[in-house]
Amino acid sequence: MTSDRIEQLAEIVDHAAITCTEIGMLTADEPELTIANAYAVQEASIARRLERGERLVGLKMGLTSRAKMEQMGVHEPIYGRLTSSMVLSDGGRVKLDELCHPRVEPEVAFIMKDDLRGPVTPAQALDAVAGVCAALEIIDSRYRDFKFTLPDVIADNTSAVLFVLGSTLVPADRVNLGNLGMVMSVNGSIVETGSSAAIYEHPARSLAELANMLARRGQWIQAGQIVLSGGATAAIALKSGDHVRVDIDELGSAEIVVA
Ligand code: OOG
Ligand code: MG
Repeated sequence: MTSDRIEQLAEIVDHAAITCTEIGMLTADEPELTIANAYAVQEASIARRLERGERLVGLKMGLTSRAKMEQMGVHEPIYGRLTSSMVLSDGGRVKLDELCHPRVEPEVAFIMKDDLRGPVTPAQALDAVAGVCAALEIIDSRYRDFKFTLPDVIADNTSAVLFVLGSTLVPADRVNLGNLGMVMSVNGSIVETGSSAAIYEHPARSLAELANMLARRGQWIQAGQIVLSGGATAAIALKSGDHVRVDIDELGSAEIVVA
């Protein structure tokens, strides 16, 4: 695929994101959108955000749990980028009229102490972590009806739109990271329950897989970056007035309010 075509596709997903308009799947008209080309489109769309003054703050893994894979009908892990415009403060307000069809999912987040370059094992990945915290991710696919194939969702920066981190950062070796129970509630009622074990069998394995996938493109995770390890449960559609909260064993909580 030519670099002009990659830029054209990046413009389509970026424009849809800025204007909150749904688009058809890119793969419907572009048979050459391989996984590698889709990551190139994602990189070009993020470059547009950086040109507008956003900063890169981290990365996210997606489709790392069976619940998410089954909900979306895509069965391979993917990664995307997090920028400064996607950061909400704990308890922050999500404006529904600036989004298309947002959903929320509970996540475990890492804050990196050191650079992490693949290939690495999960144990090596954890050595580069400063701490772990509870998180909520809001995803808002730019594709009609939230339906996509693997290359489509990669090109669309894995539906990233907003995220919030809980206010307590815990050293990774102080918690039973491989099996932390979690509860997501909306307006005080429990809507999803799960365990960090659902995140690619262990959140550290998800982090290592991210470093290993990036290494195939000559890239790495940088010290200070945030990494979302992937939704542990299916995602839930957001409605006006929702107060969404995740509570994770030993990590604490993170919450948002939908306006
Ligand atoms: C793709 C993004 C998936 C996760 O945590 O699994 C994701 C989507 O479901 O739209 O962020
Ligand atoms: Mg997610």
